[in-house]
Amino acid sequence: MSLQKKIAPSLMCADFLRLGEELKVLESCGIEYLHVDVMDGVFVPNYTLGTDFVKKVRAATSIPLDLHLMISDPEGKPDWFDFGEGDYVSVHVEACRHLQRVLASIRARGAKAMVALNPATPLSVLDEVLPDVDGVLVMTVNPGFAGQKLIPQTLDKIRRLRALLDQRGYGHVEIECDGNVSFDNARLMSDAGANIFVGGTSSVYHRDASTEENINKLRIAIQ
Ligand code: S6P
Ligand code: MG
Repeated sequence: MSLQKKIAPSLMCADFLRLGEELKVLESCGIEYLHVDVMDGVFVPNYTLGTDFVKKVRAATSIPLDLHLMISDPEGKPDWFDFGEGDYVSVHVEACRHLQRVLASIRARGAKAMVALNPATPLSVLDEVLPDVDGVLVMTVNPGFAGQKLIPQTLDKIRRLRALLDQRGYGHVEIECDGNVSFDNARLMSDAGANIFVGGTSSVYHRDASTEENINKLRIAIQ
């Protein structure tokens, strides 16, 4: 099964003072998802976007959301956010006591549930939750900050994950990669089997060109 390749710009890297215009540009480029990083200062050493930001973005555009919850003990916390049918919500396996319960609660709202894995987390943690997920978010840097360098062994992890999903009958489960998705790295990640690409400072918001030019370049890299 060949999954559609999609781009999810990371809004924490956008210019917040021009966000309305920025969303129009992303709409005109046919962007598939808006990646929203939520950090709690506990699971990761930083704070970023939150509930009110999500509410405002949701009201301003019909582009589906891709909420990346980097928060400890996420059970019940997805209920704080404004999302629904067609949106993606990912929770970190390392942060969860009751992973299956939180994944089921996301699906119960019509959204797609994803498990996010830190670079050091083995794929075996997925064994018992494969029926409960629509996608796996493979962190290709340690979560918390934009502008980091790819951890190279995560490319092989994507390759092994794609093979594992296909072999076990989960060819429909998507693989998202997040962290230093540069134009060059995106090509490698795509070849390894990823199909959703989070674009931050190394691609969509690369300072050398406009957002439109960067998106066009990234589309070519992932095909
Ligand atoms: C990091 C976060 C990511 C970043 C993205 C930035 O914790 O989850 O979504 O926003 O990685 O992209 P870049 O190209 O600056 O690494
Ligand atoms: Mg992210």
